[in-house]
Amino acid sequence: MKIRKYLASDMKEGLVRVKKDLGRDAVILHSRRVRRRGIRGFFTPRQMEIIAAVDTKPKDASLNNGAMLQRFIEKDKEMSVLTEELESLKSKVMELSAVATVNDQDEGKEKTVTRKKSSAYWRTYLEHHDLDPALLEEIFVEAESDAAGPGRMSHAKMADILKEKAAGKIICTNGCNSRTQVFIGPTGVGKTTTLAKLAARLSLQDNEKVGLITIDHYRIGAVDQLRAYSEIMELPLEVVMAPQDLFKVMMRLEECDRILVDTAGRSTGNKDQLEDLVSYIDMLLPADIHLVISATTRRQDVSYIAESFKKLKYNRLVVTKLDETNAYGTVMNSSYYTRMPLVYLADGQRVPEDLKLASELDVAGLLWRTG
Ligand SMILES: Nc1nc2c(ncn2[C@@H]2O[C@H](COP(=O)(O)OP(=O)(O)O)[C@@H](O)[C@H]2O)c(=O)[nH]1
Ligand SMILES: [Mg+2]
Repeated sequence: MKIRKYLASDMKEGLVRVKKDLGRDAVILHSRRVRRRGIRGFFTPRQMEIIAAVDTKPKDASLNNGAMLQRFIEKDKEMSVLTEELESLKSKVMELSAVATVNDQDEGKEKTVTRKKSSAYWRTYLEHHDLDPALLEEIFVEAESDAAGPGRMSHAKMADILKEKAAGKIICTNGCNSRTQVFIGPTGVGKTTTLAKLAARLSLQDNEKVGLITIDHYRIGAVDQLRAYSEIMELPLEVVMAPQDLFKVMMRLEECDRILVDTAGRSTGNKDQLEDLVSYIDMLLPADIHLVISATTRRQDVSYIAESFKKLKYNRLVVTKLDETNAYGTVMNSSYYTRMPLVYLADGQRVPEDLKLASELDVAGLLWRTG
């Protein structure tokens, strides 16, 4: 199933876009009028926000929504094996082409270069990923010390050493440890979408009883997005407007094996909004608190977000929107600035397909990934 959100000037334009994008079988899950963000929102007409979905499988009347999502998850597993193989092939081709490029320049010379030259080559290459300079330095100091000694070296061999050292700079952790899983982070990074992806996996793949909570009283109607997901997946959803309500809500979800908590996006610079969330978080502990960061975030902003959200006691990381960038330094930088383990990587809008558990080697491998 594909679920998409659209913003249009009116319903008519929105429906044309939905039809064009998702086809004639698309259904509208929800629509509402919203203001554009920021001060301009007050001076421009409201826009129509539409959440639409379409089944991407042939219709089968015997399948309910849950069964359909289950099928997608199974398909996803097969796809991820293929994707991994493709990624590994891509990275090998990239390494070989790096060697070829240098050899072309050196026309006819040996297929190896001095270690210094190889190191300089990869330094320039990795700088494009916007890695933190201190982190980059640490990786190179360790790699060069391993590679030290007489003789020459291929770029591919040097890349392997660097990849291993880069992998050593991140810690990944597997899945859910606590019963309560909270998602925090700046606005629009994909908290709700990631939560929906995880909810689908836990309930349909792992057969867990999942309950959803949203702590959201900044944006009127912001609950609707999660409500649409909860209805599709047939999961209970509770909306909490004040910290003291949390206790009652948790009691109502007592039967659930897992509770996923969504929060309204907090503007990183708004101390009051962040402070306000602290009282909710304190009541939810012990919990896995995921700081969600978009891979498209600039290095300086990642560092600022890591610092600002510290008071919310996050203990895990999720990086989203990997599909929207070619510079993957944010993933490593997030781990470096927060010193927290990375759990999930998200690389698309599809629920539940575009979410995978992070692994150290995969993250390091991203730096050698092409397009
Ligand atoms: N390309 C891409 N878009 C994403 C990803 N995760 C979420 N989004 C989109 O980002 C937008 C904001 O997501 P949302 O979950 O509402 O963000 P929130 O404000 O942090 O809850 C939505 O249009 C999502 O479909 C991702 O991994 N890749
Ligand atoms: Mg949200």
